[in-house]
Amino acid sequence: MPKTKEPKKDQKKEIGITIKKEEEFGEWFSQIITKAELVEYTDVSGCYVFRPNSYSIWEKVQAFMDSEFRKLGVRNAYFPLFIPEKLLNREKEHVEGFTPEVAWVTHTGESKLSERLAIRPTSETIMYDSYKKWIRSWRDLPLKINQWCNVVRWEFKNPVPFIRSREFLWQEGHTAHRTKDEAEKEVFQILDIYEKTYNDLYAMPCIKGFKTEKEKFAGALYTTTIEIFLPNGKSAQACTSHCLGQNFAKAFDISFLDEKEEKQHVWQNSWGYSTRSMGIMICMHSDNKGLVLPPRVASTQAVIVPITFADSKEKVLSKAREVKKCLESEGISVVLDDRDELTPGWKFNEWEMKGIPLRIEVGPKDVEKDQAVIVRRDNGKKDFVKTADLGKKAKEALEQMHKDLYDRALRLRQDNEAEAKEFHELTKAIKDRKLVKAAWCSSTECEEMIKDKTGGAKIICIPFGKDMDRKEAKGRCVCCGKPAKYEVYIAKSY
Ligand code: 86X
Repeated sequence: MPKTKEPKKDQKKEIGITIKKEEEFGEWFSQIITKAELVEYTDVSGCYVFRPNSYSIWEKVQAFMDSEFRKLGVRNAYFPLFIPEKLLNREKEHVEGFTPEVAWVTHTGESKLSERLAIRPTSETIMYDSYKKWIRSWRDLPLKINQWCNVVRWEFKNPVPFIRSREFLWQEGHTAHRTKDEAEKEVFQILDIYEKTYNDLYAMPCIKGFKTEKEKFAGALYTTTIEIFLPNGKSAQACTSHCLGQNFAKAFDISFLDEKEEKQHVWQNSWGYSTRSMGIMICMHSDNKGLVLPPRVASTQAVIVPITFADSKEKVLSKAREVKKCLESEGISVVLDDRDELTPGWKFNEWEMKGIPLRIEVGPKDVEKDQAVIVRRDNGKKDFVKTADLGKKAKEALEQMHKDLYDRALRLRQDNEAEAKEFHELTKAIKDRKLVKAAWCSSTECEEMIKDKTGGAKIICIPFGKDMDRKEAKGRCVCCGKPAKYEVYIAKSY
């Protein structure tokens, strides 16, 4: 018996995204990342494979950030994965609260280690143990080191690829300075680099601000953060830059002789940006057809799909090759999809799924008219372009797409921002998945009350004011009604 062929429609359904972003966000996200071949799940919960389609994005981010860090005099290094228990416990305040998340190596083969080794959850302790040896005099400062590495935090909340995984990749920068002023200046310079990375590569706007005392890194004087509001109504902490003051310097005895030969503790910062950023980008831009890649992180920016018929195949293919050269001459990375066994429609779906920013169609009619069709991934708009203008027009389309993605993400945030003056307005807005702006008295009681009474929404940050200070609020605290101190953003968050 001949097998009945599956209807085309069903085939498409199976391969394509079958769940709507606006209906079941979590399921939609997991389809996007597997079907676009970004990640593979493994047998270890919370640990995922970064396949080439996602790792190549990370490499672009690394290249961009490295060049920005270098301008500030930051150099890369690499410290060990394993941290002896004694060292990890050196700064109690910083480890407390995190201990359940630390993964340990206890054995080699059958023999027990005399001291168990932590798999780094972050590298302050192991790096500062070296810093103490390297810093002697004011001439050794500033010391600015970054490392690109993996870290492990055995989270117990439900893991989400990119967003909350047990092992992830990041950069962690750790610097030491002579003065508080010099250190503080850098905290904001780094946050600006992070913002630039989100803006210029990922096409996303940022909210910059301070974490509250409750939410800051315990080892820091203060924590600055970038928060990004996502289409599912949750906000994500997108990176952090901490002013550590002299807390670690005192715990690790990192000191120097100043110009008067007097002993001083250094002023330190630490800052990190992780592969979570890719998850944020995917949530933000992708749609019900699949991934949407902002052009500057796409390792393939355009795909040419020839539309061939038996009689005109060679003509079309040779035109397609000419088109490829046109785009390449403008520095665009292009793939010519000349696979014989697949229909153009099938290829369209596949490249849409993978988020390639531009599709260029070349058919017999286009050969005749000496043109090609440029189709944008984000809005599906078609542009018929003469061959002579193709390189330039494709480049413009990529630049416009970047701007449009950014603007759309900004509009999403603006459309979902709500202001709450009274507590019932706050709870209602949170229920409606809004990003809420409110005034807050700065008490921890009110901060906790907000969390309790909104089903887990929290103060995500105190936005920067004009002088990069905490933006002050007029009026009354949304919670207790006493005079307010700061303006805050409140949202559910990852
Ligand atoms: C906080 C602080 C800081 C350098 C950054 O945010 C940027 C880059 N580090 C990280 N943090 C911990 O200190 C920590 C410690 C332990 Cl022991 C742990 F298991 C989990 C942790 N998570 C975060």
